[in-house]
Amino acid sequence: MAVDNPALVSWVESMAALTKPDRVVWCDGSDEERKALTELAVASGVLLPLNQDKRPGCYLHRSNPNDVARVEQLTFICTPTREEAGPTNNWMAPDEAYAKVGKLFDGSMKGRTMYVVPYVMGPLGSPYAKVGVELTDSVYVVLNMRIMTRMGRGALAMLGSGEDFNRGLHGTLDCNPERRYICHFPQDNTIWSVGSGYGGNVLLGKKCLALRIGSYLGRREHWLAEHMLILGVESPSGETTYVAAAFPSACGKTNFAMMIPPKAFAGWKIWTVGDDIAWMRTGPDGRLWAINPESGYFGVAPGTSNKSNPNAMTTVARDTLFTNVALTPDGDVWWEGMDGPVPEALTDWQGRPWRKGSGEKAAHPNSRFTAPMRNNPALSPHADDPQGVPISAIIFGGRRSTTVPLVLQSFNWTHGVYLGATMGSETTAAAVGKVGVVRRDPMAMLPFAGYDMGDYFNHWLAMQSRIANPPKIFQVNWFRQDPADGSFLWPGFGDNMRVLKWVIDRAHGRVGAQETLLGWVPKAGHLDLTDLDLSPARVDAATAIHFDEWREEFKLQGELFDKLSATMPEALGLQRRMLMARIG
Ligand code: OXD
Ligand code: MN
Repeated sequence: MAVDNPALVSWVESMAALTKPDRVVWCDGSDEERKALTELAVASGVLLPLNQDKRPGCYLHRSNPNDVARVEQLTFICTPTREEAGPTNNWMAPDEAYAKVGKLFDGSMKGRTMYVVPYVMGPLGSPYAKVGVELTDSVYVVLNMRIMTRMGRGALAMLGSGEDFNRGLHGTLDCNPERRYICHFPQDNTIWSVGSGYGGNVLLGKKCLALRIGSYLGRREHWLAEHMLILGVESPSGETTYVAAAFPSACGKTNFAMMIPPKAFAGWKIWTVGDDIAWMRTGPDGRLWAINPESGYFGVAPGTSNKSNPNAMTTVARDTLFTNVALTPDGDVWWEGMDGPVPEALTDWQGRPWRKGSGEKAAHPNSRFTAPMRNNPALSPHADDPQGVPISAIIFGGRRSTTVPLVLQSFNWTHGVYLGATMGSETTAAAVGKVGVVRRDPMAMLPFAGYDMGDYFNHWLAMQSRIANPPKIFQVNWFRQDPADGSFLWPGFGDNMRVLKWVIDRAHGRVGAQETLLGWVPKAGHLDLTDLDLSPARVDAATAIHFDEWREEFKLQGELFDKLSATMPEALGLQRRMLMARIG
């Protein structure tokens, strides 16, 4: 492939001079290339073909068992000063990071091929899209990037002779956690990732560019890069309302974005624009418009079933790369929470024989599917729209077993930013570390903000003056539990449509609400519970606001305010103090 962009060619040459691969291969994104690379991956044992009758075009990848999730402790924001990265990020000085990681890269691709992967985050030709180029020695990364981004010739055409592209370098090395670093250089629009093969660490368009570098660019250019799904809700009359929602990793964004409404909502339809990331800007009409920078889903497999997410099950029926799921004797995939009886015998995610009742998980809890969005039966016709979709409501939702009610609307934009900023969530398997402890995860961006979190809140507050018709902001919690037995109070999944309907009715100003000291909640009878098999007592428990729990919550939020004290906007501190004063 002839490439005549001098800035690109010279950067690739200099990275090749550092890493010293045997070959440099430029990827064009063609189907022939996909076939050839897939064959190579199969021949080298990187991919295992699945039963092609049952799952055409699908393959299984088993990662190194030490490399199964994002590593937040090894992820660095390399800004000139520590203050720019802020107290919630790991920081390394750029010179130090380039030197330290450069040493690891030096000669690391000897005997290997360096693939040059040009890609676009966002619809091709969109004024809001960004071009990146990832250099990698991993065929698995190339094949995943091909699904998750618009990769190949189209990206080179969009770049033309421009020099404005993200420079990403990835080397697997020997996949040793001692030599694993994910370094971001926002000022240089550069990412260096070594020592891992796990998606969130190495598919550099996703968390690294679309969120960490993206959020930095967003502040500079007055837009928002957020860890949010985007969906459209079509009513029986044909009106479609778009909503963006932030939930932490592995808290159901993909399920929510692909939801099928319950039977009582005949004629309603959910359209998926994106399941993980939203880039949002003010449009000429003063509304906030969003694009999904990705073109595929890197979703958590366990728990995905025809009950929880039928559209995802259809999406992964073909052309999908599975990572760390279990293998059935007839060459199909399996994971905990899938439909049907648990198989008697499987091969587990590490390739070991597994028997039902062994007490071990067959699939890793953070096992994943990488699937093209075009497979999704609910894909929005606007998923590829260069202008994106207009957002009427923003939802923030954590995983909270207590305290946070099913749904609450903020009093105004500043209160909404406060709700997002103080979001807490119980940790999941998407990142290495203890699972199930509440941590503050502001706007679900704690692991993904590319600069100081207090400045990030300031940016959110400042955006208000740029959005003449701002979306309404809500807080939800699908995960509240019955303290008696730990069961979830709200059924979730498709029944979340009942909450979503109230949200969009509120966004359009056509349904009332009850004012509480903490925000607006549905009035009795306003949540449509038709055909829902749930006792009034459980609905009450899911929606209740208990001041004693909130007193504790406000106290816990103090940790975040203390940690970010240098830059935390006074407007958010005031919100907290006002709410505390109100409930006494
Ligand atoms: C993801 C994550 O993979 O948030 O989307 O970890
Ligand atoms: Mn995510």
